Amino acid sequence: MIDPKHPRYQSLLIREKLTSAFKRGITSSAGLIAHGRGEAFDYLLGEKTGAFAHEAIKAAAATLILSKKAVLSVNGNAAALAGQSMILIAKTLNCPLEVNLYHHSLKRVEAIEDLLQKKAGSHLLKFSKYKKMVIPGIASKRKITLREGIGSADCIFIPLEDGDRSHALKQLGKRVITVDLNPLSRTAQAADITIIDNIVRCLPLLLNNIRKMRNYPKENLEKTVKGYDNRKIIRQALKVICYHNL
Ligand code: PTJ
Repeated sequence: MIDPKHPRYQSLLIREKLTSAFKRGITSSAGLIAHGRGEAFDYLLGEKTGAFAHEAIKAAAATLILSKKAVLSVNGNAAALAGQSMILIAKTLNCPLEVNLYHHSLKRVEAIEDLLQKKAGSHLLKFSKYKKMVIPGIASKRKITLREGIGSADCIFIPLEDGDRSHALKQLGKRVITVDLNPLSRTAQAADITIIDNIVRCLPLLLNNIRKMRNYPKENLEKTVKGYDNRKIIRQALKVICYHNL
């Protein structure tokens, strides 16, 4: 039981969510280490959503709304920390969720699907039910994906991702949106849109933006996407990391 008065209460709560998800076979052991790396960057970013993240969130919302077929890819960390937000975003966009894992095992895929199933309903594409295809250029089992899902999507949301897949998806001409607290990661650098923020903070903001912006005229959304510059956003985040405490 974590004391709510503890000065690091929120951070401890997130750790607790992940370790509990690890015990239930949802998050991988490597996912716990990945979270530690994320925490370090979050600390350096002041543990708040910066202006650069708000701008990326707007561009991500516009891109997702404009896409013909968006798919939200869920891994063990995303499921444990932001599974409910991912479901609400899928429902608002009327798009599918696909569980796709770096440390792939059928047992873990099914544990995550079970966690999402009740609220996600038909938005969840179950791994066992659909035809598979292989994404070229990915070394891990993450290359096995669903033809109906990531395989045929034009825009893929891949929060907390390893670098290989973002490159491979870009090679296939897909638009890639990620969430990554490390602005220097290969995924952050390769994606079209990088939301440099903690997944627990930015997904509710992304959901609100999608809800608001889906009523905007198409031209306005296109203007937001066209005016977005991911390199500029990454540079702004790096500046905050270097200078915010000075
Ligand atoms: O569940 P699986 O098997 O698919 O594995 C998931 C992980 C995350 C283990 C896998 O994709 C992986 O190894 O990822 P990486 O290469 O460690 O990259 C994860 C990135 O997410 C790192 O750059 C972290 O800084 C970042 N990160 C970690 N926690 C958060 C985060 N970004 C945003 N919010 C977080 N809470």
